[in-house]
Amino acid sequence: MSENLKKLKDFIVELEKENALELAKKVIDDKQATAKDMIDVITEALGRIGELYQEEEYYLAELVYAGDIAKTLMNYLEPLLVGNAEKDAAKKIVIGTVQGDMHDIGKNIVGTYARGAGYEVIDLGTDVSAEKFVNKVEESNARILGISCLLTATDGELNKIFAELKQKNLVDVKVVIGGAAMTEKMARDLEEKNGITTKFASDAITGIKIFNELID
Ligand code: B12
Repeated sequence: MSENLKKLKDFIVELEKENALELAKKVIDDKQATAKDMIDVITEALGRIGELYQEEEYYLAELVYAGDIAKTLMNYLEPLLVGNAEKDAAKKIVIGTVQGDMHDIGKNIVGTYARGAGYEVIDLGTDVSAEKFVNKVEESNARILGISCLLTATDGELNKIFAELKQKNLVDVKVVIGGAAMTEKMARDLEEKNGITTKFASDAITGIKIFNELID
């Protein structure tokens, strides 16, 4: 990682919003790194902040502020990533974060990359009920449902979504799930239990690769 990217990570971890934004702009203007490199740095910094929270060095206020810094940086980077990608009508996905979960930075990054890869992204936001997810999939005819789930307390929502998909006989929909509460094994177990293709994505780039494989 270059000196300036390291510095950027430190500014985010130390919650120095103005410095982080100023440096991010400079790095992009001087073409020292791509928007993707910067998103990797933001992700790493938030991972570190998650650890500091767990170690009780940081509390909820710091977590909230870190989220705000990441969002400000993402607002700046997103247009650079999406560019003028041509939309492909067949490539439609519905995404959202499960009910009870307000985390949306990772989901938004996935949405940004997917748009950049030509997907039409229907983003339902956070705190999305199983009914809302599945109704939107049905109404839009999307072939992929992307779900974000960061809290172990809300991973039970996933069962509700699968129950709803089966109830509406939408068993051909492919489900891709990511977020800190999710694992490869959980995805395999859900697939086995429900008979619906279910994949785990550890990050946005892997997610887009999986979308591409599933849609072909
Ligand atoms: C920032 C943050 C917050 C912010 C969120 C701001 C926002 N607008 O999103 C705020 C302050 C709101 C918050 C609140 C809480 N948080 Co919080 N938070 C975090 C933190 C530090 C970073 C999350 C993040 O944005 N990471 C960066 C993004 C880029 O990474 P990501 O989300 O993992 O997403 C990537 C991949 O996972 C994947 N992905 C994710 N979703 C999807 C979906 C699809 C379809 C695909 C393909 C891929 C994919 O691709 C993404 C991009 O590469 C995490 C730490 C962590 N390790 O996750 C804790 C963390 C998730 N929070 C935690 C907790 C406990 C809470 C609170 C309960 C705290 C409290 N006491 O109130 C509340 C819950 C509020 C609620 N009901 O949702 C715990 C969860 C523990 C657990 N096992 O359940 C964590 C893990 C921190 C910790 N180590 O303890 N939090």
